[in-house]
Amino acid sequence: MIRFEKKNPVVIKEDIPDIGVKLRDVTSVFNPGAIKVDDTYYLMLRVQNRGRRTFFIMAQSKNGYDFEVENKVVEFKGIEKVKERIYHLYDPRLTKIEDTYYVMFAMEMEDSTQLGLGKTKDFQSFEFVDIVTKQDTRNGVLFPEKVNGKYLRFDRPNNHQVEGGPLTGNSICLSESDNLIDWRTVAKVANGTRFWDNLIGSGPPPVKTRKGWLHVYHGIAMHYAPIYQVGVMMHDLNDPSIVISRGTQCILEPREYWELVGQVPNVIFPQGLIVEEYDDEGFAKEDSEVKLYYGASDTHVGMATSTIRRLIEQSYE
Ligand code: M1P
Repeated sequence: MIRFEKKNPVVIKEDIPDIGVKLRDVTSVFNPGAIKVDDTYYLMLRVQNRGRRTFFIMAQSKNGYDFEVENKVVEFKGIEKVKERIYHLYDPRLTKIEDTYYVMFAMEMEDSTQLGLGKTKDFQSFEFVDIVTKQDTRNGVLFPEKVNGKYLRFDRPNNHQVEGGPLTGNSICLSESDNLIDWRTVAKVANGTRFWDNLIGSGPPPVKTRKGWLHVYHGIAMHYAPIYQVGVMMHDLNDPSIVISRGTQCILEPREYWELVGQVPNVIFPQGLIVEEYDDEGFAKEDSEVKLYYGASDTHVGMATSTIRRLIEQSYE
């Protein structure tokens, strides 16, 4: 992937307006969900205040790199029905299914981290749907359409304890649902390897291409201090539990100072992928440009570009 040259990082903490005492002079903005609707790029930003609490704030752009950040926080109507204490919501992924935009995010609760689901039709009012996991999980991301009559998602059970660090995970699962609320694990589809991606988690929503589902993920090298990088794999179109190809090297790693340095150094965390062109049947065109939005060092938002063709190729390299 090639870092966007004109401007990077594309969103920094100085772009976040003062929104009352809770969000004044914030610490960082990172790990955004992304989606393009007609000619507008939307980011759902993860903004962290100096109490190290996370808030979601929407931003819009007409060119994909100059973003105007809203001066209000996303509130999910109905989230008050959750009785357990919620510390914060983070790492949103945006997926359009039919005429609704869904947001899947991590919910840090009293005893565990679960996946939550929200939805919107206009990016102005947001509704909380439900908690959609039963075990500690992060990195949940919805497919943009049903496959064989089922809604699908990738998710990453947090089943791996890093010594002295957080509960994280070393495998990505495919889960299915009839109603987007009750989910069943179909299969573990990918494990961490002994090389650059010891621990893994899904990134943006999978992209439907003529060659299969394109799946961008983050891999963490654990040989010293963690290094978060981006990787790519392809899944069978009709049975996404089958991995057709998986790159043996990362396709983007921390190299710029703002990716190497920050509140968590050496992190590239991909969460939003915009495909510029689809064909009439809804497949991403191979020569389409893609824009990848990522969190850099848990401090800024970066953007890199590629094409569908190149990403597919890299899943075989
Ligand atoms: O600090 C780096 C990342 O750490 C976690 O990643 P994972 O889900 O793979 O364990 C998350 O907390 C993520 O938000 C953060 O960017």
